[in-house]
Amino acid sequence: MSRVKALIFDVDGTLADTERDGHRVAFNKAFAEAGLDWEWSVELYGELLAVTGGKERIRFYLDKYNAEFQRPGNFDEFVAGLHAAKTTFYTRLLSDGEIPLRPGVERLLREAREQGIRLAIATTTTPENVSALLTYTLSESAVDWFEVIGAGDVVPAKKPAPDIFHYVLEAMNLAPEECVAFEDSRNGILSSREARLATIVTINDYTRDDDFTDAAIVLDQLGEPDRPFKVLQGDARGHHLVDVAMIRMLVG
Ligand code: XBP
Ligand code: MG
Repeated sequence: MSRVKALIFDVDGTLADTERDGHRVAFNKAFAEAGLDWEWSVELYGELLAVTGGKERIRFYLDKYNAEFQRPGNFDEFVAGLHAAKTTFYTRLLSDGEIPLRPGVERLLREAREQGIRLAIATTTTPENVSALLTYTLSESAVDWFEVIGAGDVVPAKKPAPDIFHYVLEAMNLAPEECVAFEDSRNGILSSREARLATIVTINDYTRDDDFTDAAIVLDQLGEPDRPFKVLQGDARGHHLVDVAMIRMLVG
């Protein structure tokens, strides 16, 4: 019997390409609404992605790129307020149908469910963002496809720390050997590998040059029957799309 019992998905960059045209745009709207002249360009945002978590990213931006900004006395509240506004703008973008799932994601989720493989999410993003993405790209009930949604501040240390994967594994009562993680970034794979999870990587424009030394395989995307993946690292042994059979081939 196969030892793969569950698939654990990252969200941003993995389920959907959310960063450049989603989160980034929502941050900029929140800054403008607050009367700030901060504008995160596509290029700058790539550098800010070094830090996961939206509130953490705002602080990182001020520390590294805007140190002259006069911080208000209630700085924690100020950051939290900006971030809450950003979440509102972001979920609105999702509800407008601006951001689709990446190729192969829905296909794989449906196949895994049919085969009784359990599903979970491990992400640094805010829980509301996960529900909105699943609701508007799949259906209202798609949130329930996932047994555990580990998201945001539920653990204090975000990726690259392994805590969010530990949280999910514990909630599912599974060992890392029984699960496979899906990630798109260096911070993601550092987190999943530290939690001892075999990890399948699908890159995106922001992460194509990241170091994925420890991945089970690195692909451009999960693949569809009419759109095979490209292998960037590792051996797909004749497979053209990531399905349950390929996952078992890779990790047992
Ligand atoms: C993505 C992140 C998040 C999002 C923004 O990480 O780092 O911070 O960019 O979301 P992952 P919030 O790929 O692990 O999901 O603003 O809600 O933090
Ligand atoms: Mg990611």
